[in-house]
Formats: sequence, C-alpha cells, structure tokens
Amino acid sequence: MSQLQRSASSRTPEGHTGWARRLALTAVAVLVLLIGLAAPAGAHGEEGQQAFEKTATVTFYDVRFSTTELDIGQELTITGTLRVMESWPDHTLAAPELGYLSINQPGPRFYVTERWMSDTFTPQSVKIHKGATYPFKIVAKARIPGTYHIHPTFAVHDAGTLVGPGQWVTIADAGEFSVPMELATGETVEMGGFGIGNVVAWTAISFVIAAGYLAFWMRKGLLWRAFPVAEGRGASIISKGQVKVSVAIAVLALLVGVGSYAYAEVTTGPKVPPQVARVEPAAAVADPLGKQLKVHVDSAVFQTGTGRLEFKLTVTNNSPEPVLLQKLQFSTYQAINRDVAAGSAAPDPGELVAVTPPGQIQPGETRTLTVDLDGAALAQQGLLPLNEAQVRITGLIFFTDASGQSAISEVNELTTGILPKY
Ligand SMILES: [Cu+2]
Repeated sequence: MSQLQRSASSRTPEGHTGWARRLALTAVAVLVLLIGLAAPAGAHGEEGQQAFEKTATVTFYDVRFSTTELDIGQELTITGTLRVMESWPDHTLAAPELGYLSINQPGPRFYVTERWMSDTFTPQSVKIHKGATYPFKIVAKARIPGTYHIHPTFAVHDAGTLVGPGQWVTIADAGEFSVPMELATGETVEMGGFGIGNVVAWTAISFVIAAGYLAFWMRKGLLWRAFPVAEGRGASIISKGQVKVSVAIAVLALLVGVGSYAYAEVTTGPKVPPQVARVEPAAAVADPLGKQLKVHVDSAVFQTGTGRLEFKLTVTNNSPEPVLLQKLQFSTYQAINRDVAAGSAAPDPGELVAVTPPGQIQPGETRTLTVDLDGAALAQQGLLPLNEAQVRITGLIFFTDASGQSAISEVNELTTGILPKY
C-alpha cells in the first residue's frame, strides 16, 4: 500500500465505514432480490413495438415455414411476401431506401445460407422503395438443437428490424452441421469452425491483459476510494507506481493490438476485401385486379366498452368480374371473412369476422362494407395506435375475384383515424 493510500484509509472516520458497509450489503441484497424476480424471456418482444412500427412499415403475408421439426444440418425454408408500406411513417422514420432480409432467432441457432427477393439472390442489403412488394425466400441450416421462435425479418436502414410472423421450430439433437466453402486457393474449409483457433487465442490474450489490469485496480477494493474523493482529495489516491503500471499495461495492449494485425498480415492470404454490391430486386408487378378496385375507409370506431372495432369501407369494383373481400391484415394479425373461410378447405389462420352485407361486389358496383373486428385483441397485440402521435390504422385488404382461381389479389392500404367511442 502506498503512503498516500495509507493516509487515506487511516483518515476514514469510523462512522463512514459502518455506513458504507450497511449500504453495500443493502445494495447486494437488492441486486440478489431483483435477479430472483426476473422471469426468463420467452419471445422477442414482438408485442413491445409501437403500433405504427408494425402496421405501417413492412407487412409480411403468405408466410410459410417448410417445417417445424428438423435435424442439425437440415434446411428450413421460409417463403412469403413482404410489402414496404406506402403508408411508411415518414413523420418519424427516415424514408425506406436500404433493406436487409434475415431471420430473428435467439442466437446463431440457424445459419442462413440463402436470401432471395423477387428471384434475386440478395446476400447483402438491397435498394428498396415505398409501396414495393417483394416475394422472398430464406434458406437456413439448423445448427444447435432446441426449440426456438423464428421470424422472418426485414431490417430497414434508419428504422430498425421489422419482424414478420413467428413460428416455433424444433431442431432435434441428431445429424451434423457442416458448411464447406472453397477458398480462392482451392482449399476447402469448414465455415462452422474456420479460424476459430485464432478467435479463441486472441480473445484469451486480450482477456488476460484486461483481467490483469482489472485485478491490479480491484485488489485494494473500491468503496474506500469514495471517501477521499468526497473529501476533495481524489487526486491523492493514485500513486506514481500505479500510473507507471497503467502506462505499461496500455503499451502492452497497444503492442498486442498492432502485433495481432501484423501476425494476420504475415500468416494469412491472399486476401480480398469484403465486397459490397447494392442490387435492387424488382418489385412485384402490381396485380391488375388490385388496380381496378378502389377502396376507401370511411370510419374505424373503437368501442371502448365492448372492445369491438367497427370498420366501414367503401369498395368500388371496376373490374369485369365480381369480387369478394377475403381478409384484412394489420401487421401479423389477420381477420378472415367468415364466408370465405366457410367455403375454403384450408382457410388462412386468423380471427373469423362478419362482413356485412355479405356476398360479392358486382362489376361496376360501389358498396359500403362493415367489418366487425376484435379491437381488444388488436390492442392486446399492440396494434391499435390509441396512444400514438398518429391515431390511424394501417393494413392490407385482400380480395378474391369471382372465378376463385386466382387466390389473392393485391391489396389496398388503409390509412384512417380511429375514433374511440366511450
Ligand atoms: Cu418470436
């Protein structure tokens, strides 16, 4: 102990020591209690985002997982369609220009091998624009056994990662993970463990230096320093010897940093810098039927008493075929027309809702429809923006044409205020 430290400790009044000990013990007790109270997280916080972030940014639909159970090394394929909404909230987020397709998973349980948007291979971020629709495909190889909630995601520059519908997927403890990759030298390496020796060695070296530095400062304890600092003698608690040791450790850290770079330069190669290619996948052509339908939302009234959301919209059918409202979608929440579900062998999953008046809208006809939605369920999933700067509802409406041959026709976006009724 240095001269200065000794004098600092010896001058600590008795009362301070008892007070500090009690405070420290209380702090530890509170921490232990808090840790005991924490429940393990079972999801990704997908219900925690604000409504506009989910409904007005990117909407995923027709999402299919190729399987819910597979072995290590087997592939999971996620397909679907994502739409960068026309109603993108420019009032609070930057315009969508760059996006990246991926999956949300609790750590690297899957290794994504392929990303496709509109039949374009998109391993990197791609150029996108508002109102564009992209069919997508993600292929991921199972890596670590367990049961995980997996979502397709689309990360948009300056907006964050927007998640699609999740699905529980189980990776059985069987099989083997392998991603062989051929280098430019002709050598084949295993991506699962390539370079892991270097990572471990350099992490261990850095850890030893950092731990040594920490131990050097912590060996005399922390709390006593508070008193000289409180008494205005903070400058006195660091000795010349301690400064010397710190400088020596800093020099060592710098040498190791530069040395590791030099070592990598000498022992590896030839190297190619990581390449950036900004491709622009073609947005899906807006379907002709969707173009011939005019949809206007007249009102959206949330009955706070009953929890129902009454949705009134006027549809004009300018197509030569009768059309039927098939479903409404707000983020991952789907409301299926009860009559459509009744006539379908495999209806989409979702809430069955009554659309009145029922039946098809004839060519040339303009009809006002009322849809009775479970507003409470929407609110529970954080999809009713009752507490946000723009109290509006944004989603997609799907129609089917009369023949029933073409499954889903595009999609009209809704943007209207919600009126709560008390
Ligand atoms: Cu999840």
